[in-house]
Amino acid sequence: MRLYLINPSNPLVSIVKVRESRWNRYRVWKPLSLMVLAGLTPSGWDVSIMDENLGVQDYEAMPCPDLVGITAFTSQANRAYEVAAYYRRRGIPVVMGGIHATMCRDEVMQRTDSVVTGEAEGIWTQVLDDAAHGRLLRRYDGGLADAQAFRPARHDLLPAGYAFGSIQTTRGCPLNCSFCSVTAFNGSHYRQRPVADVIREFRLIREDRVLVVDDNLIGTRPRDIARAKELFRAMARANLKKEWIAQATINFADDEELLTLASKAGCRGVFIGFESATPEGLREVGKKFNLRKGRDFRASVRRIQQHNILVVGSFILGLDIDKPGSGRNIARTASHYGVDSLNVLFLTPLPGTRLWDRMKEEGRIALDTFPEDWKYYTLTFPVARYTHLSPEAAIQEMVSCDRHFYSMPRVLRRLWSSVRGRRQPLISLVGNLSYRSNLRLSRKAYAAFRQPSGEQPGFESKPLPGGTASLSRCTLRQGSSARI
Ligand code: B12
Ligand code: SF4
Repeated sequence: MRLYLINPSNPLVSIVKVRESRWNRYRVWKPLSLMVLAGLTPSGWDVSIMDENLGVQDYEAMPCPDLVGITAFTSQANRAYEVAAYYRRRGIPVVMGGIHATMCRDEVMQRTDSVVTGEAEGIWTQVLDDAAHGRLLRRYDGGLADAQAFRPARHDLLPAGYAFGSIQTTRGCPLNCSFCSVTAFNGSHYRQRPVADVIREFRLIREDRVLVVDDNLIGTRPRDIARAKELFRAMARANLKKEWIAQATINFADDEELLTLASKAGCRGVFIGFESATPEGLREVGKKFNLRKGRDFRASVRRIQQHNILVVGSFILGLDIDKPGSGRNIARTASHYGVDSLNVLFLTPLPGTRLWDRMKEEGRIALDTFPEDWKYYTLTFPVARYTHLSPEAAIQEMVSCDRHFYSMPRVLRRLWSSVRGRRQPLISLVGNLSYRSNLRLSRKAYAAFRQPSGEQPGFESKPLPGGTASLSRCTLRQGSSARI
């Protein structure tokens, strides 16, 4: 039995534009969900993973599979449906799972043969068995898996050429920010894999650099921190010779021992959600956690960096409190905190989140022709109606923020600071240059986004052989540019 597992690409996601910016090569990440799914697949199946982010395969020229499994974030849903339609027309059953399938089950059911909601660990072998016997059900639910049941991903299946391998050591997050899908999807119960399992899996990764995909690697409670320390100690003892980056909350900075152990275990960078430059903004998104202990963010960032760990700061633009000038304010705040890279995203109502419920109720979801408009849910387009910013103004704020933070003199200043602090200058430079060159790509995408009608060449996805419809056009509908 032949199984194809497909990660659909969204050409509007700038980091997959490897040809337009060579720096993006370092930022195409492995689709871990499919690698995990392959790891759960019994040996009777011949599994291939196709990652369209590396380039769309010529499906026509490939042998016909017996089953196709597709994963998708919301932003990938349109392309997922194109791929599904292509295979279904050929009579091959298609099953879809992942975050979008879970949050928009009915939409997915209309376009696939079967949908799997929740996590795959507890249900995937049954899905495969049913498919093999021609009795695939329309829907399955995997619920939440026990951390003991997580199986190692198939790190051997994808071609070499990714800059980073990937691994997961925990699922879920103890916080519940209003804009984030994690708690809605993975639950608030923070599940940690047994340390020995993580070490064993690390050894299977071929790449020297690894992305730890956990939403919050260290957690927030004392027992979470204790487990993180245990993990880091074990990683250092195992002498894995891997350098890795991860996501964490700002409390990472509060424990010297934790930082020392993380650094010894190979931590070279951490992605931290600061979310807003103001306390009001943090309250608005439900991240009061960042306000605890009268935190000094600049000192916290410095403490992390002193352990040779880079800090990437993430902020949101378009909060109800954000007014003209907010973009610059974010850039200034991030420079003041001293972060090594800045990642700013538009406030985006993702299905299943509290933000979605609120904005829907308030009639503030501007791009709502679904599924077509999902392709703009990349967090890099203003898809909602913001309180004080029209879409054009929101884009202006984003451009001004990026221009300010990624101006060449500032990039060089940060590079010098990381050279002086012996803090991964090469990674810092690649990160900054990649963000900088994506500004050009973003500006192109914004220009097309603002066109009120007509096909927009930059937005078309590559048609599949056999001719499925191209992605429908951008529809910033009449009136959506008016301030609300
Ligand atoms: C790593 C990661 C990335 C990597 C992607 C790597 C990759 N190629 O997959 C990078 C950094 C590139 C990325 C980018 C983006 N991401 Co991201 N990302 C994550 C993160 C932190 C972990 C995902 C992961 O690997 N999990 C580990 C695997 C094992 O778990 P899983 O994917 O859930 O898979 C399990 C189940 O879902 C299920 N399953 C999944 N697929 C399938 C398929 C089938 C057939 C079946 C049966 C089951 C199944 O089985 C798996 C095992 O249980 C998640 C947070 C999260 N907790 O999901 C956010 C998350 C998925 N990202 C999110 C977003 C918004 C984005 C971006 C749009 C915006 C951005 N700038 O971050 C971009 C879009 C990228 C794109 N191509 O469209 C949102 C998505 C919400 C949504 N509704 O889509 C999440 C949930 C974060 C959040 N805070 O809300 N991301
Ligand atoms: S801390 Fe991060 S992962 Fe946790 S709920 Fe907030 S945004 Fe999501």
